[in-house]
Amino acid sequence: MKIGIVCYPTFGGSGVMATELGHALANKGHEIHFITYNRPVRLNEFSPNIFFHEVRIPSYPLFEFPPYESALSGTIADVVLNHQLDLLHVHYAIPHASAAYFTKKILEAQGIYIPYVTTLHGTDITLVGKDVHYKPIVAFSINESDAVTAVSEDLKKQTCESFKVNKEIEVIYNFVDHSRFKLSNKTHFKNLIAPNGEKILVHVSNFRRVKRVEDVVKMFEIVNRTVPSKLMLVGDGPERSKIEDLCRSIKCAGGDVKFLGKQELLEDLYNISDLFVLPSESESFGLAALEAMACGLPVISSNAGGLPELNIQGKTGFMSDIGDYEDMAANAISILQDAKVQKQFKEAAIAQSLKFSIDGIVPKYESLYHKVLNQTQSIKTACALHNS
Ligand code: GMT
Repeated sequence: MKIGIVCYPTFGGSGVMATELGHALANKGHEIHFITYNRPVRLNEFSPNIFFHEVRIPSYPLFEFPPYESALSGTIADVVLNHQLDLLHVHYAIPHASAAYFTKKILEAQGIYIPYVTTLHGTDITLVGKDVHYKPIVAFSINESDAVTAVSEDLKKQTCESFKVNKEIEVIYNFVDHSRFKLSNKTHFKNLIAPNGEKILVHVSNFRRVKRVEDVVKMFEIVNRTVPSKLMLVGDGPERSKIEDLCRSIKCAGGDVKFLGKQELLEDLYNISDLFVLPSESESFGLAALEAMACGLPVISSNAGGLPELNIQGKTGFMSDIGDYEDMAANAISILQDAKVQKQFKEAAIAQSLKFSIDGIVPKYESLYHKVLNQTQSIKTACALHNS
């Protein structure tokens, strides 16, 4: 199949998942065309089946807000026409689903029917998408999609509760590539971060408010009083300077917190760590937690959104109520203080991650694409005839 993937190119989970999916599909022989405003962060190796089309937004003195969505729709239409795409798969509803709808209408007028699949990832539904200014267009473009998927049961439920959706939503979980995210010995690297054998806690996010990074620091302060430990904060975003200030104000643990900024080789960081921390206020799935689990990290998280579908309470980690960093700290200590317990959690985390393996999940997307192409074949023919 020739598939156009529209996504955000940044470190956010939706762009990461879209890129991983593109890689996996290309490895299976599909031709993949990424369409977005920058090279996606994980699109960093050559594949003869992968193409990247950069969306350029021409500037004009009149544009206080350059119309990205129009430039995107125009670029998608151009790629569909010139590369004879079979289908579009858009990740994150805003504005990708509405841009795909617009493209579909542009091409329909030319006798070409291009179906689009929309994957809902999280804040496009739970946060931004609910804003009154976006809500009508999110609902409309979901309903106009040829197929809709959500990355967890909880996200599906929240979509149905918050939007008037008349489309069937299929849950297809996020996946992990175990050939990359696996156990590997990085002792030499670990000694640099924790020279005295301290335990290492790690948090990875884009430092948005929804991630509650302050809770990571507050829980670490408690853990650090009992367990010699280091905290690695990975990623960057709007909350970072606030969190740096918080760390400076915490005398006992402040020096044990390392801000690593944006990192690409996450598997190396996971392989020197002992625990992954994700106290989010809202989290549709928690892809970063899944990748950490595949590298053997138990997860200390909140119980928000789809996290209970990934993190098994008392087995792969622990979940606490949102904001209860004291409970998170107590849970972290209970794992870190006992090597036997830590080993049990580590093994369970890896076993649980196998349920979300790339080999199990990617065929679900392929089946969905085939279903959509079969279902839309007659519309495609009618559309071509109408315009001939
Ligand atoms: O919030 C992020 O980290 C980025 C966000 C996105 O949409 O770019 O991630 C969402 O999609 C990921 C991939 O499906 C999910 O694993 C994350 O749980 C989800 N984030 C939230 O719901 C906050």
